[in-house]
Amino acid sequence: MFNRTCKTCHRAESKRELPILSFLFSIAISITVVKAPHFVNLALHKPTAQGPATWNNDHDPSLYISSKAVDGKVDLTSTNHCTHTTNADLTWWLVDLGVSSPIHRVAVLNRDAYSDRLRNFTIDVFQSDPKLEPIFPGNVGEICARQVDPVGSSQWVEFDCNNGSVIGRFLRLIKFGFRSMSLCEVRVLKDLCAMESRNTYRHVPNTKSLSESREVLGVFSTPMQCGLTLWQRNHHLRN
Ligand SMILES: [Ca+2]
Repeated sequence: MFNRTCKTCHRAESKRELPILSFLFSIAISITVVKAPHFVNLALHKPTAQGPATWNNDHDPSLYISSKAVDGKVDLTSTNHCTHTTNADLTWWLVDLGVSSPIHRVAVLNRDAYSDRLRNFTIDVFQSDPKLEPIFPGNVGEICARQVDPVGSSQWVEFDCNNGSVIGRFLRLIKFGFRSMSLCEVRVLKDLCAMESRNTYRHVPNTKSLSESREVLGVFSTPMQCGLTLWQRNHHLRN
């Protein structure tokens, strides 16, 4: 390809190829970044509640509390990593994500013993705290998923939340049928690379107009934007 006797020509060819190689290298980096894991768990360590009450344990009142479902611990050999309500006809668990956001997937980890109790439940999403409504828990949010059959022992069950078309801040899991409800972990996942048609907002308190009351947190409408955002996120995490 190159004339070995013409060193000047060789250097000129190399200079012309450098931008092309650099361009191809940047594309490879972008593709690698876009293919990297891009789901973020919005529920991790966020405020939670459950009802009608937490199963009482006289020896350790911290056992079975609602935050056990967002503590990031999935070791099922210990009951210390799972929630547990009292027995009731209707039991529920709620997490406040802190921001209104598209929800693309919800993953639920069942307990090992008495696993068939986790059945007949609905996952719905609210913009504001549903507990503040007088009819709670009878109010109904935007439906993310329904599960009729029992979830297997120590099994994860994952729901496609209508491909992110469900948007909200409060996510509830409500179960019908007399028994307690126990959840070992709940992950509320947002796909950072989803082609969103709507922005992600945080409601700003003490504002009057609609435009003032919403702060845009992010919108990723192209793979390039997604790749850049992930790079910034990973760079920030490393530092
Ligand atoms: Ca847990």
